[in-house]
Amino acid sequence: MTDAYQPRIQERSLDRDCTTLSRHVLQQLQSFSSEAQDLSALMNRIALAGKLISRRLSQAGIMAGVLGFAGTENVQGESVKKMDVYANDVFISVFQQSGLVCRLASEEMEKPYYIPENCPIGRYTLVYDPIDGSSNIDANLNVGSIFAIRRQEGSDEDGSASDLLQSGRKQIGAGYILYGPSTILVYSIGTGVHAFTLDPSLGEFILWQENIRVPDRGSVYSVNEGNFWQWDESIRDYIRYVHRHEGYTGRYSGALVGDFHRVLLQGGVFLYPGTLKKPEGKLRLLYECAPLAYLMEQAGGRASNGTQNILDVVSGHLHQRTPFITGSPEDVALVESFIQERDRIKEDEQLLTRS
Ligand code: AHM
Ligand code: MG
Repeated sequence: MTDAYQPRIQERSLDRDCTTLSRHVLQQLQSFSSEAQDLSALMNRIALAGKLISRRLSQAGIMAGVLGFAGTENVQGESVKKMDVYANDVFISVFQQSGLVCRLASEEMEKPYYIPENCPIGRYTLVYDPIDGSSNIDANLNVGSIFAIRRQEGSDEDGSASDLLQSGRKQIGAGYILYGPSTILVYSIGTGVHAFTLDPSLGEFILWQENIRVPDRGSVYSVNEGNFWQWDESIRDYIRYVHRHEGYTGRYSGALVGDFHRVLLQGGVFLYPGTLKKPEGKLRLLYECAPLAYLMEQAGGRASNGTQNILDVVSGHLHQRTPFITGSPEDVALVESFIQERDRIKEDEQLLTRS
């Protein structure tokens, strides 16, 4: 290596090291307007939450009160883990006295949480799943946090948060934090999808990949096949198809964020369809599926409930569930084609019985 090369390499790596999340948000918006400053500050607070959660997860085996159940159930009747409670509180704490967010709505809270001192100026709402895939924690496997930012519309004086019951097109930003071998934050504010890696020595998220594009198709199909017996025939048709064709590989970690991240980078499809026990599936629209659908669309992919784009689905209530199919455009279309085919057969059968 010649001496002439040295400074240029240093400059490049310095430039990369200095591309922190807050700087990146401002660059994306190409503005120092108050909204741009707000979004940059918001992302900074979300990153702080990610760092706090990441730190606690990394000490799970040695610190008391991290692993195991909290001994309570959430509004959806699911057992709450200690980390669910901690992470939910972290997101609230980082927004106290921030002047940024008036309301937070999460999987762990029946109703939105208000921070009244922020409300006169903080016209945003954060919707989030503090720990997604929390059943993975006790096995020291990957988990994630999912979030989206929405503008608060109307005064919401009655606290009903009915303005949150609008489609995913109302999101002005979304992302997730993946706590894996390294901690990665992926976000979009409508200008592509960008990923940052937490550098523990700096305590900063440093730019890793910009403008991520999902491949048009991929080999991965990611689904809990243990539910085969309780799926609709159309989903079984699709799974039979991938079993009988070369070029597919099954990958399922039990944590949506990890499975989604793999599909985002490598292509393929993630699906959690409706089941006999849960006809709407397991995943929640507002703070799991809509944020990830926003990212997937920004990356050139698709997200569907089988018949409709997830971003067009309007929530009936805060914790509404939805079937979820997302990933490479060609792979999502393939799953949908099996659903359409079965719908056609059902229609024909109905016509026959009527005639
Ligand atoms: P959670 O938010 O309560 O952890 O539930 C969501 C998780 C997803 O991360 C994952 O895709 C799914 O539930 C796994 O469910 P299952 O065990 O039914 O496959
Ligand atoms: Mg979840």
